[in-house]
Amino acid sequence: MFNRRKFLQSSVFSSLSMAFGKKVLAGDPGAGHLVTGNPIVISTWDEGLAANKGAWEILGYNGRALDAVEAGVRVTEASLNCCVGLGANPDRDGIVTLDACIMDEFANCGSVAFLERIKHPISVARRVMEKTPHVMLVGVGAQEFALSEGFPLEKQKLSEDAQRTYEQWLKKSEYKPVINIENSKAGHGPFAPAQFDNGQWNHDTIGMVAMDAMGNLSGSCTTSGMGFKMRGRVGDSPIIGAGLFVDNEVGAATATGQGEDVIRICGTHAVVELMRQGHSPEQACKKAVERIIKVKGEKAKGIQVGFLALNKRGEVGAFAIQKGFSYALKSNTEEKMVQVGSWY
Ligand code: SD4
Repeated sequence: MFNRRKFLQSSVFSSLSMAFGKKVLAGDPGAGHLVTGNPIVISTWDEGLAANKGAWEILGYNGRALDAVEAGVRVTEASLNCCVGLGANPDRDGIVTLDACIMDEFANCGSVAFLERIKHPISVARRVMEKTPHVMLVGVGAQEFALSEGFPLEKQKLSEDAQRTYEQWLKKSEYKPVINIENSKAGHGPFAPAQFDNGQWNHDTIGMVAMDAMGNLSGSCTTSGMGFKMRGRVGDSPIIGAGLFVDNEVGAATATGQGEDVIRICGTHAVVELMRQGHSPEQACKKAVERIIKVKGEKAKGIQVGFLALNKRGEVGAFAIQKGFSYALKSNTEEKMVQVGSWY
């Protein structure tokens, strides 16, 4: 029988789909629900698969991209076996310091840097965005703000991986980047080969951008930064326009790799501006990589930077300096890892 409730549901649904001018699609087959529009989420490295699933809990129910990108990277921040968050590699004094930022479809943004003993820096960044007149809080001030917002002060507890690696690193205390250390097959997590036990310098991050069923974009980026960095060092990840940038008219981009060289060219802002000029997401990422190559010359051989971008049409692209960068993608129809093209 066609009752009033069903009628309301179906008319809301069809007017939503008409309003967006998009087909109503069957949602994630496993989840057994319907979504409108064509939501999509992409995030950096292997850890992106689990993070995208977290984001899909929101995107798959017609939720807002902003909520999705926060929820998604919280999965990674909470995973002690992983690269991001409190179990990650410490600075050279043995202390884990975290950086994160978030940006929504209205160009609202919030960021924290050099933050200690807080489990979810991305959520603190969101509170900075929503509850303060500022964009960025750092160090003790960021921690005090987090506590005032009810975030608990955690004990620092390095993961076994991080403890072992730090002890190894202390033997030589060498600053030597390991390219693609974020990739579990290359070096991190339970599959870490011996190379990772050398205690080499490395960096750990997840960047995520998403478009929701309304066609709105948001992004998030969270990291423990470079392992064994100088105390007080902040990379690109919490810097709007470097590690993350969103322009709801054009697209969104995030970055991973050696933050100093992303900051040098305002990397993700450059990617979004290149998309605005008409370049595809992949072309835009490639052109941004070219800028780093131009600035760094031969020295670019020793570093990794990868860009990942999504445009307003839902097209995705990425490019990196070195082979080995990968990203995770989830949409109504796909869930996969993608290997990225590279300069070298
Ligand atoms: C940083 N860009 O702190 C970050 C590190 C990173 O994958 O992306 N690692 O420089």
